[in-house]
Amino acid sequence: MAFQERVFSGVQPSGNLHLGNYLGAIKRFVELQDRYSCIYCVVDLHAITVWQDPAELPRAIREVAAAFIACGIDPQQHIVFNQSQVAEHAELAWVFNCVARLGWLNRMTQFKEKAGKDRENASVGLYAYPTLMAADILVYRATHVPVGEDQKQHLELSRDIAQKFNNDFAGSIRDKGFGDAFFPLPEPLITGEATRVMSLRDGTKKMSKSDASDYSRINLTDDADAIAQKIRKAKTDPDPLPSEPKGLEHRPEADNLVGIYAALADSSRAAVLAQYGNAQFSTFKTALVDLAVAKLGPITTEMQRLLRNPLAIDAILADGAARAQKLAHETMKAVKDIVGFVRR
Ligand code: AQP
Repeated sequence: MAFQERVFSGVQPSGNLHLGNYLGAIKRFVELQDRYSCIYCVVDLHAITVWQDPAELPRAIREVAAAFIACGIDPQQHIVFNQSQVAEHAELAWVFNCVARLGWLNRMTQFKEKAGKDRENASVGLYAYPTLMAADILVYRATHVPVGEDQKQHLELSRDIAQKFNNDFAGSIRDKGFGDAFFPLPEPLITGEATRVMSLRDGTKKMSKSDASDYSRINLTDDADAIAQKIRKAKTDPDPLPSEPKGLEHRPEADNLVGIYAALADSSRAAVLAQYGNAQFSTFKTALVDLAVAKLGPITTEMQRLLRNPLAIDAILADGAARAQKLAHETMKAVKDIVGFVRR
């Protein structure tokens, strides 16, 4: 069955929105607007899978919304909202909790990494995170999901859940007139030169919001001085840059900085190395600082401007939530019929 093409993706309002979120996700979101009808969500229900201070959370939600808009997402043409305003996400997630298998969730590496050694003390929500993510996507029957490399496994699980739902309820889906399959199998869109931006302190670790060191990441709220200082202090190795991408193998920090440059310049590692091959890191870092400040500066300024008017951001989120809910409600009505619930 052919599904109407639709993009869905989300970002958690868990503070410290960074360059990895921008290059791996938000920049892609912007590029997809011309080709698809898009839904971009501030996934606050996901954020509370680890503790969030209630006094800080509203600002973090507005900050992600401001980042979406400052980066160029059009909330009128597309949909921008925060997840907790559309209850259908949680409702479908429950159905998916009953479709997904424990064995599937036990294989999720992100849970293992985030729960760490203190697994007994992790929230049930952190464990069930991938079923909520499947619901986020499938409640809109979205077909394409732009994400960073780290979310690939969760996307595969979303596909497994969609497939199992379609199989388990095949008879009912046909009887209710939905054809052979009710949910599409969503495709991950993991593209570009920076699908996995690494920490500036350790090229083998992902750049992440929760890293204790602020020097590990460039935050979207950093000013030019902070960006310059962080890039200058970024870990490197003693050799000059290679002149071809193959020379970046086994040099994770060099690979990361070249990848960041390429992604910010909408270029490729090969083109960057054609220009900077054999250069010392000091020269390359100066060029990277200039590029990063030129690209991120206007975003930071626009985010600050938007955040000065929180009521305007809330109005955008409320409007987006109302439009999202119309779509989600239709899906949930159908899911209830398919599953066999009696409804009003
Ligand atoms: N380092 C990264 N490189 C490329 N893409 C990344 N993303 C996250 N980190 C990188 C992508 O950003 C989108 C939103 O991510 P998220 O905020 O929902 O969750 P996350 O992946 O858990 O982000 P963090 O920064 O790593 O947070 P913590 O520290 O809380 O775990 C996703 O598409 C993600 O792939």
